[in-house]
Amino acid sequence: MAPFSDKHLINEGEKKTVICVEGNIASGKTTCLDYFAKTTSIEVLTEPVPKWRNVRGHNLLGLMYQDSSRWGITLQTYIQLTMLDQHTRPMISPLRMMERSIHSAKHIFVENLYRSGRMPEVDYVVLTEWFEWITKNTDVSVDLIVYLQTSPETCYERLKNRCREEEKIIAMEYLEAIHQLYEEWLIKQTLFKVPSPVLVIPADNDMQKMIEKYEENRDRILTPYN
Ligand code: DGT
Repeated sequence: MAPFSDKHLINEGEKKTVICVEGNIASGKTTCLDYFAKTTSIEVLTEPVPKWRNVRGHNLLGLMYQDSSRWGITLQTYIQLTMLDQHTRPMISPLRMMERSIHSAKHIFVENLYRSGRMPEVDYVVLTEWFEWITKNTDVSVDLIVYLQTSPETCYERLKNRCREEEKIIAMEYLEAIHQLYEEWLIKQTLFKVPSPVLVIPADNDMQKMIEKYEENRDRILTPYN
């Protein structure tokens, strides 16, 4: 029996829709999810960051920022697991909105560690084998990616203002590298296969303006892509 085959079935034959909100660190994904959580009855799944900060007492996110060459594989292995858990969790509404995805964890963050020489090829290859097995044997499909497109400068400003302890160490170059990978993946579409259509929303504006943009795009975001 295929353990994940019925995730998308609310009733016999009724397909569910999965929307992933993607974007750089501090691009405003949480605000976007909060807004739709408050104003619709869809299911909203935020990123499992608290788990990454406390795995039986270990802060993997903090370790990775302190020494990414040593702890990159550890964090990415755990992120891949927690993202798999999110994607395969039974859906409680016909429409699910998720913060990031197993796809961006692999295509953006693992890729960045590898390309920047902070992840050895052997770790990259093992994570890739896992990722390929997962995408082939489980349902981690996505129906729409909403890409919050920001400049790295905006993200840097927002990061400084929110002062998350582990992130104090983040340099502008890191945000630039993540931005470039997102652009290659979702805009130029030259990096890896994009798993769904992409809706691009420019996201350098303040929160009020962003809420107006979410309203403008509400139907395009929430119309099921069945
Ligand atoms: P937001 O709402 O757009 O401001 O988003 P954040 O910053 O609350 O959430 P996000 O997704 O940018 O990530 C939270 C932290 O986790 C941030 O320091 C980046 C890090 N992170 C997320 N996914 C990955 C990953 O796959 N690998 C690595 N190395 N870090 C990740």
